[in-house]
Amino acid sequence: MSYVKPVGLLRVDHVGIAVRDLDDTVRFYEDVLGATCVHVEENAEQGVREAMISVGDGTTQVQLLAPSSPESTIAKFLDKNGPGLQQLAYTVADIHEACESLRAVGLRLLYDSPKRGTADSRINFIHPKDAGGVLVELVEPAGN
Ligand code: MC0
Repeated sequence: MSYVKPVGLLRVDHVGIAVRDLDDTVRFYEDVLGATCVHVEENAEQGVREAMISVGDGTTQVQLLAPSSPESTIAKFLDKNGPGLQQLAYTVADIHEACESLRAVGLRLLYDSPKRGTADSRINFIHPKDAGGVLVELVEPAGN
């Protein structure tokens, strides 16, 4: 595969973990692991209740993802695999440019155009079958 224009990943934005009970898992991360929950929200379009857990300087976070409906992709993931690592997310400067670079080399993006992610970020995903078995999320933070 020849890469015309590399995407330019800025950093690991977050690692997403599918969980059955968000509140219980947040307590585990805070009380046992000593991390800090810095953000909680429900994203109806994605079918998740999520909590962002800050570790160290907070540059990279852990995202706990619980299903908010039985049809949620997270509910399907939990049924099939049980709780565990679900996705790896990278920050990009420009989500449209990043997606175009990837389409140009034949990778499948899950959405035709970016959707709303955590804290009004813009997101898209590379299909795990096109990214070495990893569900890769691309995140352009709000305000870029
Ligand atoms: C499925 N597969 C995965 C996977 N999910 N491989 C690695 N990591 C995952 N998370 C593999 C399966 O093992 C299977 O392989 C094949 O892909 C088809 O899986 P499936 O179980 O039939 O599932 P699908 O095809 O219905 O859905 C998979 C897909 C879906 C990735 C398209 O989960 C999706 O649309 N994900 C993107 C949205 C998402 O994850 N939203 C929740 C997070 P085999 O070999 O068995 O055929 S929301 C979020 O992240 C937001 C809030 C944010 O960060 O801002």
